[in-house]
Amino acid sequence: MMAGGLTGLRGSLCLEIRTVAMRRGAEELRLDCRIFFHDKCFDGACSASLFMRFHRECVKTADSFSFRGLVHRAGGLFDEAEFGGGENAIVDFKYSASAKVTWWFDHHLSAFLTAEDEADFKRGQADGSQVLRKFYDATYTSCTGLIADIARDTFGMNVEPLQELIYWANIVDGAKYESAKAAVEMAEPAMKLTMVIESSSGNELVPRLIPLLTEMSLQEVLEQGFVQELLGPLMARHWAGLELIRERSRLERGVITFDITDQPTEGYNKFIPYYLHPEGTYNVGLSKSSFRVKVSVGTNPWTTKTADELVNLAAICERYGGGGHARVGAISFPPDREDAARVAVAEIVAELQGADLPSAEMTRAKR
Ligand SMILES: [Mn+2]
Repeated sequence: MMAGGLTGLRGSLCLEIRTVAMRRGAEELRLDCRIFFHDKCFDGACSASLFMRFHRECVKTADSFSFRGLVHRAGGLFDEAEFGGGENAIVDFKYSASAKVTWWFDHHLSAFLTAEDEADFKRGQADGSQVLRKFYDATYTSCTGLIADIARDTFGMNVEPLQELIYWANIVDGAKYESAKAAVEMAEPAMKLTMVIESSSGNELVPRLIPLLTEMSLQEVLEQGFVQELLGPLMARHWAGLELIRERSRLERGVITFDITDQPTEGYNKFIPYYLHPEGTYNVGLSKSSFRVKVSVGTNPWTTKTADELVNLAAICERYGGGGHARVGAISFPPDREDAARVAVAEIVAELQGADLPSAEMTRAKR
């Protein structure tokens, strides 16, 4: 019943869009679809690719597609002048109430920047005008998965050929790696592509990758010359980071610690400590970049401990002016305050070691 109703609606919707496009006249018939996506994010790139294929197969009104990455920043996220005269789609990123935005898909908990934006979205859902155009569901692990389900269930798209893409978007966006080995050795093409996408600077690489993601397998995307060129140096940096942390880290009473402040870095794979010390419950790392000294505090994602046996790391980091989530947090110090950062590290390590009682002792203590 429901499906039939939606199918009917879909038919008339497509017809209406085509009539509008026809009326524009030969010269104006070229309709561009601008896809705005979450930049430097594997799920963002996959979402843009899947949306393009969906638009091509089910909406069929665009002659060309272009891609623009969006990043979170203070103040306004959108520049109204960036939206074009044709279709404007936002995927895997916050809502925009601009009348020029014709499609929106998101799954983030914080999808609305303001109460007005949320009210605008709800208005369009309530009066039916945006029901088939704007989609929000925070229960989805990836936006790619959300677009795929809507495209299949509401618009009848065949998403079977895209299962590999959807599977990996869920793994990467949900950080659901099966093991520290999978996360650190990065044998899967999706892992390597994620690293390439996350380390991209400038705005040329991801728009170049997007059309390929739904056209070929992830392995074939990875084999492209322009991807291989970037991958080589990134993998070399990754292996060097692994060796450095191997040399510096140690595990004591459930807590892995390391200090690499003498080797400034703009980042390292955060699963390395658990790969080297699988028995560790927590990890407290001290690193330095051009603009800060960073204390990183994390929980082993593959720990066998239950949620109530684990410490809330956000609460600890907040005490030192940092923050984060229950399982992972960080504190930043100015580059010249390494001393203060070391004091924080020592205190946090002692606290976590005290909290990391073996499960049996924990059970006894609770009785
Ligand atoms: Mn996402």
